Amino acid sequence: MSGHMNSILYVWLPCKKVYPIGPATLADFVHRRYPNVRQRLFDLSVIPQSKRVNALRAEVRDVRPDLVCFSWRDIQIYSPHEGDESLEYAFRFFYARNPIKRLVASLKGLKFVYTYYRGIQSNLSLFWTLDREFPAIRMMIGGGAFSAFADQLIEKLPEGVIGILGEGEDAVLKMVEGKPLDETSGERVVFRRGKQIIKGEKPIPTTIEGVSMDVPYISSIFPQRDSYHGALATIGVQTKRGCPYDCQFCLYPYLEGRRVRYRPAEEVVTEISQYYHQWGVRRFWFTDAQFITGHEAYPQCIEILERIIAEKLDIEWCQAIFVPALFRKNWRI
Ligand code: B12
Ligand code: SF4
Repeated sequence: MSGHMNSILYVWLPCKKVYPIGPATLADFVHRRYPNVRQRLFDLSVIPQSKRVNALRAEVRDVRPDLVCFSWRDIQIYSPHEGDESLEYAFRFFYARNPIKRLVASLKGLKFVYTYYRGIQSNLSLFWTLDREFPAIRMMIGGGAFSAFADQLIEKLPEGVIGILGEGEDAVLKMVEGKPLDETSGERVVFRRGKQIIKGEKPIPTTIEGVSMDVPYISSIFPQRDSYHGALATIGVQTKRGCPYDCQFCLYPYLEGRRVRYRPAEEVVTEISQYYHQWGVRRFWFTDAQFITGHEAYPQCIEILERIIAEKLDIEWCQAIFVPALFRKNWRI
């Protein structure tokens, strides 16, 4: 049995719809070690904005979690995105010759700032609602957007919320086991003590071998999974973590670490095969910082692709590839 947490609710904070692989990975990791812990994955992306607070309340009443794990993936900030023309208007504001175009662009820009700000505020308000109405529940937060903006976000969250930068498996496990999660616990925690922001380091990265998604289990704890079924859905699958490079603009080594850790090809393809056969998925995105980080990655990458062919998985896949790594071995893709 677990020490302290017997039930966990994972909340996928709203973003443009994308499969919640982060919290699914955490839930799977906990389930393998503590199958008796009750878990549910709740996706706020598929719920209209005006109904989100009440939907979360209802979910909390139903699940009665000891721990709520919020996963915050995206904070959209003036970058190209279908359905979001903010960057285009930013360019027009700075470079259009016609002053009327610049004026219109500045008004549109203000509207975007307001929309982003309101989105962030409404996510933050969910924490305050739970803090007020369900004070016994512990709260954690992690995910890409939180990790990128932790310093700004943590000071706006209730005291007691534990933030995690980067990978979260070991930290959630410690919470389940009732172990302390503070600056001495060997995790990349960030939390508030009064006005002071405390941070911790994680000297030992998570072992990602054996972390192969048990898709039937995820199906059982994710009632909204249907919206990620079918040939048009895209599912994220992580084959490795970490990037050894140091591109100036990029956060990925900060998020995932510099040391590349591989999942066994067999586990990766078993995961793909489960989504393929059980959910009817035909499109996959390898969510690695880089699928082919360098020549050291060739054996794993080749084995993954060969196993996909051998298992007759008729899929489309997509990934970022560190291009110089290809030239060294004349890859044909
Ligand atoms: C793959 C990827 C994509 C793919 C997604 C494909 C797919 N179908 O899944 C593509 C290219 C489509 C994409 C698009 C975008 N992305 Co992107 N993406 C990534 C990337 C490289 C990996 C994310 C991932 O799935 N990792 C694998 C899973 C297992 O990890 P995870 O979700 O991070 O979860 C782990 C931890 O975060 C943590 N964790 C997560 N939740 C929680 C909760 C708790 C309580 C705890 C303790 C821990 C925890 O534990 C998990 C397991 O270790 C990250 C950068 C990175 N290296 O992390 C950027 C990243 C998440 N993306 C980002 C952004 C902004 C976007 C876009 C909005 C960009 C744009 N302007 O269009 C879009 C929109 C995405 C959408 N909602 O549709 C940003 C988010 C930060 C921010 N600025 O808000 C990131 C961090 C990159 C960056 N710029 O730094 N993305
Ligand atoms: S190679 Fe890619 S993931 Fe790695 S640091 Fe550079 S841009 Fe980021």
